[in-house]
Amino acid sequence: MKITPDKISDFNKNQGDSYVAELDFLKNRCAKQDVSIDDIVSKVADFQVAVPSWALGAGGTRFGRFSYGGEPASLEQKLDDIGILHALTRSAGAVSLHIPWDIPKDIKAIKEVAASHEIAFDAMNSNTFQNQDGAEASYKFGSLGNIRKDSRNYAIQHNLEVIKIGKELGSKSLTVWLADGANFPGQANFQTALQNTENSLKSIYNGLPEDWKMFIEYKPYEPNFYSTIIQDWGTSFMLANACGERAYTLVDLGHHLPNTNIEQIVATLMFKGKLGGFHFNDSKYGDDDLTVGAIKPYALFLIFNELVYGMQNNPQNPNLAWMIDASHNTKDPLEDLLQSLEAILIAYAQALLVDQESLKVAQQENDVVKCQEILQDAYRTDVRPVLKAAREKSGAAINPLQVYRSFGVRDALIKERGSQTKATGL
Ligand SMILES: [Mn+2]
Repeated sequence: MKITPDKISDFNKNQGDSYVAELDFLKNRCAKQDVSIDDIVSKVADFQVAVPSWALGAGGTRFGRFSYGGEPASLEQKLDDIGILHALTRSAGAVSLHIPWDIPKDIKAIKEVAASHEIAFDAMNSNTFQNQDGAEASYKFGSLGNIRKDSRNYAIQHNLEVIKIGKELGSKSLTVWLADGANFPGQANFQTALQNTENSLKSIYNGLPEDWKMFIEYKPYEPNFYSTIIQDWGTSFMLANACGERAYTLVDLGHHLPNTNIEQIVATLMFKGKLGGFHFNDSKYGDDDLTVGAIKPYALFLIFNELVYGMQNNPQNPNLAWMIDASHNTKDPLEDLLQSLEAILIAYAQALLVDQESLKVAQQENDVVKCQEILQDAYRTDVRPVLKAAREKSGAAINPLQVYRSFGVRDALIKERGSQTKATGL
């Protein structure tokens, strides 16, 4: 199933979406506050978010998994699915691979498939949270922070192997997320576990190519329920600093305890030039991995407000590696990802609308009411015409979800691949 630019442009023409009038209305409104809508349209059109290879099939919970027909069964098919998303939106131009679930059998062939869809290889993800068949050491009680040296070394070697595969594919970064922790008090010595983790991360960092970055992801709990070694941004930041200047913290929106002020974490890390990666999802209670913007769109906007401020004011912080890290238990994964992409771009466009100059003045005058008005004025603006203009400009579908359904993509995939295929390695 390949969606060609011709088919998309025909659909756009025949649809007669009247977004142009809405966009003009927005342009007139924003002319008063010195904001260029054309500039925002260009920025939205340029924004690219990586799709992880594990998000293309049905996810699951520990109670079960309800599979989706037509799931990709091979790495090639996963790239084909991202190709569909990218053709429809022109904003999903990268894949984030998971090793060992996605070890390419033929590197050259995989690179060709990716190139045919104009997909780049973003951060590589290692996996030391489950034992593989024939594993020489166990991760049951941890990996990089394990009390046993054989398990630690095995996990270090795995990460170095992931870097090697990534190098061949053209990736430039490694994301490390550790499930390491303890289920019960007394099970592990906190200081020893942290020391082991730091030493192991340094060994991996030393094997990082010169032009690579390492992202250290944190998460407060799960799969361990008493303690997690890299539980918060502070621990990640400390470890990144211990490793070196090409090690960064990665923020995953779902990896915080309820009501954590994530936008402040973003601001702090960018101020210090240490925010490297960013995983999008949404949650109500914990690491729920729901569709971006489905539960707390205002929080997402406030986070984007700090991201945009950081991108404009913190040259010390590198360009961020953006990725959707969600799980699709009840929706068609591709439709879910289209909704997430839409929510990300809406929050981004709204954040770009914030009148930063007026906000600065209002802050200096301690005009708290005005400060809130400025932020909420941007948040309450319907920026969907901006997204439509950005998509048409870059050759994408003006309404991707509608095109996806009209083209009967899922039915075609089921016909092609059957209804019993499985995409994840869990
Ligand atoms: Mn994540």
